Amino acid sequence: MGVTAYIGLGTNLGDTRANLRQALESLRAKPGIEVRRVASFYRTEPQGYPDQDWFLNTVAGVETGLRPLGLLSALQGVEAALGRVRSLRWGPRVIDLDLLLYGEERINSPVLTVPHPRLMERAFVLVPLAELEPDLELAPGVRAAELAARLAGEQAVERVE
Ligand code: A4P
Ligand code: MG
Repeated sequence: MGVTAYIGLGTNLGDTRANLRQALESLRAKPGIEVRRVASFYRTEPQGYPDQDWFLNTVAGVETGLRPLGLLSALQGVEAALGRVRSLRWGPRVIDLDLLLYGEERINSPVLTVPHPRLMERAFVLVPLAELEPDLELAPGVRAAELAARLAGEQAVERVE
């Protein structure tokens, strides 16, 4: 069907496991998106704004016929379906879906940056991504698995299921 993309999912409000499950269900129901693989769920230390609960994070590998902006609006549709209300940047959220990678494309538009600008700094994204794609080359000579292992030494990430 087209392009392989990776979606990061995160939540730290309410029943976090149910939130991830529901978001994945809602993603599977979207036309033009086939969810191929889902990493384990990980309990992760909050980054950016420390005074909040730990997150539950995962990454989904999808195949999509949608263009990047179509995929972004589908992700925002999933967030809305789960009742996400935007408040604090980097603050608590019922669900957050980020487009991490869209094939090999690089996109810099006012509404969409791909690869995700903070991808390379975050264990909560890289550990589940590396579980799916350990050999992915994120930058010249930088394998996902190596970067994930390095970041996991600094930011707590625990596999829960
Ligand atoms: N946008 C641009 N590029 C993208 C992209 N690649 N994917 C724009 C998704 N959206 C993208 O996003 C704001 C705008 O970013 C969107 O309207 C879209 O046009 P948002 O989801 O409304 O805002 P946000 O999530 O509060 O901000 P942001 O910058 O996405 O935050 P992050 O970087 O996602 O950080 N700690 C742990 N342990 N686990 C987490 O999941 N998440 C965050 C959120 C902070 N700390 C965390 C976690
Ligand atoms: Mg976001």
